[in-house]
Amino acid sequence: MMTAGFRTRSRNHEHAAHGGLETVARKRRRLPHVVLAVALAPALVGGGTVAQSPAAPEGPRHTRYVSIAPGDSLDAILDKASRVVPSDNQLAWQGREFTAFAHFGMNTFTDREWGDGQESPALFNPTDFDARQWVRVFKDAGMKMLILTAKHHDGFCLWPTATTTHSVNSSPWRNGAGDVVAEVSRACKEAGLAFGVYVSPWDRHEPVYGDSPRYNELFRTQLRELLTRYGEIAEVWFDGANGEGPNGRRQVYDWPSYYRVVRELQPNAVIFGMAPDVRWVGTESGYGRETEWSVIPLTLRDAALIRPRSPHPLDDAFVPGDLTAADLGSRDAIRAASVLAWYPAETDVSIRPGWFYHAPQDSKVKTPEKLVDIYFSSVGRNGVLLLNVPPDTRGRISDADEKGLMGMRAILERTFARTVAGPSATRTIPTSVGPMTFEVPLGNENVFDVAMLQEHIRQGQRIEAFRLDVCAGEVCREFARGTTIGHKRLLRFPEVRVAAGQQRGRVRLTIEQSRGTPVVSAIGLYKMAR
Ligand code: FUL
Repeated sequence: MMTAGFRTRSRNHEHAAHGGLETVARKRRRLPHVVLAVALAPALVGGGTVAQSPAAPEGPRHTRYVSIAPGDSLDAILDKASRVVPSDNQLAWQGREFTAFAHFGMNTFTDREWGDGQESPALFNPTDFDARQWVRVFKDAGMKMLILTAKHHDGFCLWPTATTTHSVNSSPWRNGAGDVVAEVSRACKEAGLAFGVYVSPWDRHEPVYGDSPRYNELFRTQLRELLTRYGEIAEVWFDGANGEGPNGRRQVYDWPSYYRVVRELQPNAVIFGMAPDVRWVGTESGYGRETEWSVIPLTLRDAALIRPRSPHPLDDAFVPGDLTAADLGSRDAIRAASVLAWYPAETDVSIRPGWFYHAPQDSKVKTPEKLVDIYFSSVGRNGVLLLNVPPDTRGRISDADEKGLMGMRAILERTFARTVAGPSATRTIPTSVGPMTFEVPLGNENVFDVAMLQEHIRQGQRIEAFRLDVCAGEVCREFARGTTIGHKRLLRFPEVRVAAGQQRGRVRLTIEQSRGTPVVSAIGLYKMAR
């Protein structure tokens, strides 16, 4: 059962594509096709130098959110939007780019997608559980984090919790002494992968679900267990499912109290979904928007609940809004806003039709080419890709999934890993309004059909429209264009060939529209591997 139809996920039931600089000589030695990437130093903004300190916001111009007053002109709103920047937690999360989701639990053994909570714990019995194998596969695939379903909607807990006997403790696995969360978090730590937990507030087993204060306390206790026993937690994943409890009682989740537990116990974690840190991209297809803004309007319960001095100023005021609209952050969308915040997109999708493992779906694993297309359309559209790869009844990643992932990795490696920096870039830093250009000289013969662009998002997301031209002497030809860039934009286009010995051969990025001065941090050109 997929959830694509739910509008807000609330309902009633490095891969570092641009490496360091290398010399042209080295580039000539290694590459049949010239691939070129240039990391650009941040531009001057607002007349001041860019602060390089890790703390955000960076200066008086930068802020985590802005309020829009009823009389604000469009120019004033655009200026405000250009000043909204990510928190350190959001920046670290965005930098991971490609991450793994592991749906594993009671449903793995009942062959279902949603359990009803009546399943016997005796059914949970992986025959060859090996968290290190999962992590090896994910790491080899280039993924930087793993999020585990510590508790899905059926309420079965993958860790020995004090809150219920409906857990691994009551299962035959490891004679009731096992702890999936401990083994997976340990394997991640050993391998240097970040670790996160999916914890479903909707609990179809728990008898006190629907008795709101009691269940809220129980849920906070579960969070406390998860957030104190397993080391650093990078992401807490809150789905908004809110089905009926026993006797039709409706559970009222106390979200701000859940956030407080996370903030206190895991200050570096981001909270996904029903929280103001990371938003659902709005589809489970794996395809983000062509125009994907990280600065978007937020719906608030009450603006008076904003805590301007808090590191998480919007926690008490936030309510999830509809995130499925085609346009979340354009000039039209922000014109009507009362608050704009940094609220970036996470693109979750499963490698198979279902979220949990079902043997008949072994033949329906997405192909490497499809996964690469998803990568270009998620990471390459200013999102973080959260790709679900569900372990099987042995408690291992199946061969079919591993094959798909390794095929994907090979294509991406061959496309991006052979990145070689060209001669240092020439930049034109605009001091007045007008077309703004960044140029990359092309040294010798070049063949490319992929471009990678990055904005220096520590300074905000500003670029609204851009164009790429290839030039020789005074003659330029457009070969690609787009709208937003954000953390990363990947573009594919018909092959561009530049003959050797062209006079002043170069690629030119022109920013056609932007909210304030654009700050481009990287331009890369590549040849797509097949
Ligand atoms: C949804 C759940 O209902 C699905 O089972 C799955 O966990 C997906 C990622 O989130 O809301």
